[in-house]
Amino acid sequence: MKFSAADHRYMARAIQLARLGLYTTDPNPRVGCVLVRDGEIVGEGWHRKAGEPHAERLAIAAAGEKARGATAYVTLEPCCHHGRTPPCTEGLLEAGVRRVVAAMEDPNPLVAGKGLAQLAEQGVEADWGLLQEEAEALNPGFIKRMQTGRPWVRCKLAMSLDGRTAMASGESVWITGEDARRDVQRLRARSSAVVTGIGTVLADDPSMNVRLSPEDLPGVESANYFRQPWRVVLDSSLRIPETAKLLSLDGPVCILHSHGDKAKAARLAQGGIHLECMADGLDLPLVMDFLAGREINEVLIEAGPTLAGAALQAGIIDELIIYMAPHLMGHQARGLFHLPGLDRMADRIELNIQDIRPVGKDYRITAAPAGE
Ligand code: AOF
Ligand code: ZN
Repeated sequence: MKFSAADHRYMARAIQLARLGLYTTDPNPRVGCVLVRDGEIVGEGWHRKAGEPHAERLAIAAAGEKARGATAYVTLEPCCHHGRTPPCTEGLLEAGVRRVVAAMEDPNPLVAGKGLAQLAEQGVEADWGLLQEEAEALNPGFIKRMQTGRPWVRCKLAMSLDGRTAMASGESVWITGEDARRDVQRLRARSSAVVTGIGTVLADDPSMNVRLSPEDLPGVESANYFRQPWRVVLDSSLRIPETAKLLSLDGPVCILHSHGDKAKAARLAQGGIHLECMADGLDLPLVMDFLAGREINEVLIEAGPTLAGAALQAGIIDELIIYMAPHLMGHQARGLFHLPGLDRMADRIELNIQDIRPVGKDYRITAAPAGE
């Protein structure tokens, strides 16, 4: 066995630390580091924000001279490139760290195994693969973007126990209770972008912002670290009312369109809205490519049945997050997805349910399209 029980314990602590970056490290990964010497934790660190020091550098600074001869437990392979900050490999070598255990390799092609190789060349005992699954779960978006050029996409929906989302009239607000709505706020807060369709904007005039304060978000130490996710509207013909609520709130907004009133586009752009014209139409995979190109790691789609159905059929969804409220809305109410072309049992879309748990009086179901 390459790793001892103590190794597991310290890496578990590093993962706990990394998790504190859940809401702030974007577009960087969440990373934690623990330095241990003679069975004692001598330094800890976690990456807070792009441009600020990496987890290893903070742990080394906390340990001071005690870093000499220590083992570093890091949830991601130490970087060996000059990005916004200098390479962690150099920092670890200068500090005299003797052994480095990484939970996983860094999928960033600038690193990708080279960080650990460099350390090993310099005589540091370097291993990886401890609690790898847990470490990967910290950064689904960063890993997917680095490996495929696409963001990690969640689609959030709320429904009644009979699978309905809105009354036939369109009336739909507050299907779920307060706890579920807070849970959605946290989902938004960890996302790099929240995406919706123009149909939802016209029908509901949603805010799509995070309304939690820093104190409600673990690891967000001050308002300085708080950031709103991008609000992205898919609006082919630029029908968005200039008075739409989501345009006036704090935080970056992007409207993706393919045609529409040029004067209106100019006015919106002048108001600080980012407009992106995709002349060939808003093909969903291309939209996701575009977002990944803007360093968007995790996308949350919050939309009506048309966009949700189209996203599912386009194969861009990694996770469905469905809140189920304990009431019935009846057969005239609207369903979750528009899925044209499903005629036979053989056409069904298979899902794997990965998690189901109560959230207040509702349930939250996490499912992934099967065969991904
Ligand atoms: C680490 N420790 O805590 C993090 C790492 O622009 P920079 O300098 O912040 O570099 C960003 C890249 O560094 C990022 O894409 C990823 O490959 C790695 N992140 N590496 O050793 C850390 N956050
Ligand atoms: Zn680094």
